[in-house]
Amino acid sequence: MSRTVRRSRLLFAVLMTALVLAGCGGDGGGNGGHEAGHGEESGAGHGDHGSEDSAPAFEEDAATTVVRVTLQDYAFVGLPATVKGPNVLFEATVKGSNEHELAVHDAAGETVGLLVPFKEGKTKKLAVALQPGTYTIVCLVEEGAKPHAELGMKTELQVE
Ligand SMILES: [Cu+2]
Repeated sequence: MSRTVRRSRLLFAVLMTALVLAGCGGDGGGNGGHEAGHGEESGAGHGDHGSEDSAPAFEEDAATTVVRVTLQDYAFVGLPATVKGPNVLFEATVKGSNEHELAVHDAAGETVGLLVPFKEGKTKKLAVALQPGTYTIVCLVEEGAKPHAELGMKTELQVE
């Protein structure tokens, strides 16, 4: 008799463990929802930094240099160290599931060109007239408390 009781207690414990594990799976789904909510927050935070792509500074066929760049976690891939100005045409694509932006800052830190955050699946063009000097290409989309620039999306660009 007592053996049978023990066995059913063991079975009960196994069932409870299975239920707890199933419960954990549910929590995981909850976290996914939280991340999605966070993405919206960082998108909204971009309002103060500019909400529209810069108007093109020249017609595409007047470009001095065309720069094809991939925006990904967390780097600008394909940017040369030096480009010939003044008419620099960036053709930017995103790789991966995150959204990214491309901002061109001059030596004083002013934004002189901007492609607002966008996602994988399209190519956006930024035609910006740059005088000779040092510029910084950055992405200020936030991941947690840090902008992507701090995670690696920050590159110097010399224009000659
Ligand atoms: Cu980014």
